[in-house]
Amino acid sequence: MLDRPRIMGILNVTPDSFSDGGKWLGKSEAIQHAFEMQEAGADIIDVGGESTRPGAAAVTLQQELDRVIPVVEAIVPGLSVPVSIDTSKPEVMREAVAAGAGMINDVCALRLEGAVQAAVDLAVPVCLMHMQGEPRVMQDNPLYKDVGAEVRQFLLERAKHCEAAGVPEQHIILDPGFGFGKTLQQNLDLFHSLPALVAAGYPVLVGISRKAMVGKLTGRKLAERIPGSIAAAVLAAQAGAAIIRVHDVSETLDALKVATALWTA
Ligand code: PT1
Repeated sequence: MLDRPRIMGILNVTPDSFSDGGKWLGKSEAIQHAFEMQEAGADIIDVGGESTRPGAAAVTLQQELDRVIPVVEAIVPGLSVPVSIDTSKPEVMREAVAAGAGMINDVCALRLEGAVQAAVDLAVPVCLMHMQGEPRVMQDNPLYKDVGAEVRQFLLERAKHCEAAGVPEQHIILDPGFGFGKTLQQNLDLFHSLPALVAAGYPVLVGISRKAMVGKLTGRKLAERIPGSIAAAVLAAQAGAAIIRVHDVSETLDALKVATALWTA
């Protein structure tokens, strides 16, 4: 049977998180949710302290550190799966890895000053994501001529830049960044271009769980977007995604188990 993608479970430690509505705000709830996601079959736990949903404001370094570091410290010793740190700030990368995180997930693709060097020094796998603009304004009229080709070119350029600086090729994961400065039609075009990105040879991470594109296609509010999100996860897996980033670990895992069994001869 073809290998199914790994599941990255989302652990938001933000008061304004777009889909949990602050549900995992508290430290003890966040810790409990990490273990629940591992129990449900998550292969990676992605801890984030800065909301990057459309319209979200940036947080300060100290705010972000205060949110995520205690949670990373609290969950790493008891978890058997790796923790990834969802941040763009090199200082957060360094402190989170010192606290036991084993991966960096950066929606800015290591473009902040000092971030590439942090990834080189920390020597952990790193996910480079494409975003046009910044969260606060990224949905204001995003423009592309060929979204799939432009995103692929950006990601491959970032990968080469990071490799030249000393990030090993085997540590690089690429993510087209669904919902980050893309209209619904651009997200759909980007999804259709996934096989071409996968063909570039790097593992590809896909995050569509509960996003506005699912809401626009179904008319559903956040909590009602699970079936739509699962359809996206299954098709991303079929397109060759290596990692799927999701809120609903158990539901997505069941769908991926059945789907991979059915499409494999
Ligand atoms: C993602 C991702 C992420 N998404 C990676 N990290 C978010 N590697 C945070 C919407 O359209 O896809 N890949 N970290 C969450 N960001 C968003 C963006 C949430 C868009 C919601 C939307 O609703």
